[in-house]
Amino acid sequence: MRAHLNIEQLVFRAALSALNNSAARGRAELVLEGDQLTVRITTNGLVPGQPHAQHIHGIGRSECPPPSADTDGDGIVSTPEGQPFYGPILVSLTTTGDTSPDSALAIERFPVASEEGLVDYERTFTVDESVADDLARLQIVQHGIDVNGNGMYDFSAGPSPLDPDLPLEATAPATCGTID
Ligand SMILES: [Cu+2]
Repeated sequence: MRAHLNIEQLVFRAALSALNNSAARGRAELVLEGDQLTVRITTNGLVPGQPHAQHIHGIGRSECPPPSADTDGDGIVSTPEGQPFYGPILVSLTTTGDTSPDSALAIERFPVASEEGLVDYERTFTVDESVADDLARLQIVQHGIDVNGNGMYDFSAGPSPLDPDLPLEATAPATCGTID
């Protein structure tokens, strides 16, 4: 338990690397003051004009998944295939409203990449003490890839294992980075 009598400011960072050959890369800065967490993320190379679900995941092995995490051999590390590495969703990095795991696939409340494929995100919200205490062991994961390069999410790579009404492209990880 961390005492919050004098509220200290703790700064964390994560370098977000491409998963699934997404060509996306970014950086995140997280500032924790008591139970208030400010998350800033700048990522380039995401699918332009499409929403990108993004979460704080933890705790699996506390690392980003390697290509060998693709256990079904379809060439894509899906979100569940990555889970042994980065764990389940702890925080949904939405733009408005709820930030709990309940909003994991609230596609209408996640940032939409610009026409240049840029996501520039900033939000301050309340975090659980367990998340605050473990921050430096958690992963940030951004989702949404374009396997067939047609500029949008479609069912060319099949349905999402998380929700068959969504394409796999919409939920597969695009970037991952460990917070430190
Ligand atoms: Cu996620």
